[in-house]
Amino acid sequence: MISRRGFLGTSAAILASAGAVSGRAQTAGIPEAPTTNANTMQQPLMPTSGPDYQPVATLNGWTLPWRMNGDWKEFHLVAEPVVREIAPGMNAHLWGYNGQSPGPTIEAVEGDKVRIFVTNKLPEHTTVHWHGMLLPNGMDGVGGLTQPHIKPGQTFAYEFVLKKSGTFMYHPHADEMVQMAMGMMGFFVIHPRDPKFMRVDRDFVFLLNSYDIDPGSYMPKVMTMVDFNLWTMNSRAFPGIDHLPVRKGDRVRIRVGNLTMTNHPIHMHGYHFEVTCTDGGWVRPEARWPEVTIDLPVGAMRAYEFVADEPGDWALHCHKSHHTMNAMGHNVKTFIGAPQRDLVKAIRKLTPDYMAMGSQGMAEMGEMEMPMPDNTLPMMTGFGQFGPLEMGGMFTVVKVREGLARDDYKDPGWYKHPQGTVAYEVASAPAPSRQTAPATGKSGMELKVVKPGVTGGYKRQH
Ligand SMILES: [Cu+2]
Repeated sequence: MISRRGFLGTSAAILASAGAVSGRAQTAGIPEAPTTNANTMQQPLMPTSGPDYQPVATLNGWTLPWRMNGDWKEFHLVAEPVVREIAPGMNAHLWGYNGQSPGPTIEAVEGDKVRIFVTNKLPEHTTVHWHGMLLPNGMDGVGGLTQPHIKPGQTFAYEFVLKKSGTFMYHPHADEMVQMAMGMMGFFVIHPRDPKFMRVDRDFVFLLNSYDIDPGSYMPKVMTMVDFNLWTMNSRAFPGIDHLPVRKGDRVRIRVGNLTMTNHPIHMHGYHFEVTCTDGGWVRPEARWPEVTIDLPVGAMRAYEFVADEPGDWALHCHKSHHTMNAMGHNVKTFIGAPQRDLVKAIRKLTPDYMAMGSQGMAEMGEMEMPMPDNTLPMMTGFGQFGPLEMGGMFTVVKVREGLARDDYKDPGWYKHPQGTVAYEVASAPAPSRQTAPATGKSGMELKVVKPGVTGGYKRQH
């Protein structure tokens, strides 16, 4: 549950237990910091004053409540250690903000004056950098360069005017390698002052992040540079990532930020979409082009839009296939085509529990119940209405449905396909053997495919 004491009322002077406050805000008091450990998408936070806007839905997350103090919109972030469930069956000990990693999404309106209190409850100093935002240099949050670090126990205030609408991020600019590897990051959405400009019906946000957590352990290895083993959206891995419920006919925006150490080609099935915003601002209509995959560079945000006119369960995932896998087994040798029976017998004399994997591919892993260390996710997992999905990591589903209510973000369940619209098995016929002759036709060499890949169905000849 989100605690909103001090935010729903009009009281403007609720003192938190935080230590000294620097700067001009001292006399006004620090607003209480709402916190939550809920790990499912919270209902978007509708604007209650000021210009109207369509609030965003944060996958497996929430929007930070604020209070008005005079004409300042005040927020309170608390940097602190958190426990995040990566997916059912695995918790990670991370650092984040207000009870979660990533931190809550901050939403405000172009032209707003914002004051953001940041309290440091970490064991080391930190700062907050407002990635992509146009602001006075001294509010940019680069520890040592534009401000002194926020020491443990201290609270700092950041104050600036939101000059331009768009999608931005926040993260520390202090011991960055460690603090971002531990999960410290969040989204900052600035809605246009004109409620009609770039209006959509549904607006989803999530950050791409990655962790290196050994099977059976809880803490990310912060020195890892490239070889991460958990690829996550908002610090959640499939099948723990919220699905995106969409009403048929909605204009939908999906905003994705990348704060990992590598690029991610984000691919969505079923639609042709256009990038309408980067962290540098809105893309003019004449500068857009259609896409089905957008590559997200490191330290960048891309927002894309489409009109949801085709119902279904449409996959949305990173197209690097190892990024739709969880930890475990990336160092398994390739055994496709290698008969392992004799080998297994020999190894089992030494190691009775030894299992052979992968003579026919790895799909068997998707259904397998393997003994695993505690607090470990299967490498390939998750079930849909037709069977195992054999996925992990950065994978979720956009669920386009007819007749959802405007503000309904509940999971509508699996898509009920109209009759005759699902790929189907064709009655078996004997497999013709494939004959291939060299182009010259001189050699009589004949290749027979003894065991085609598909069994029991129609066998395609190449
Ligand atoms: Cu990826």
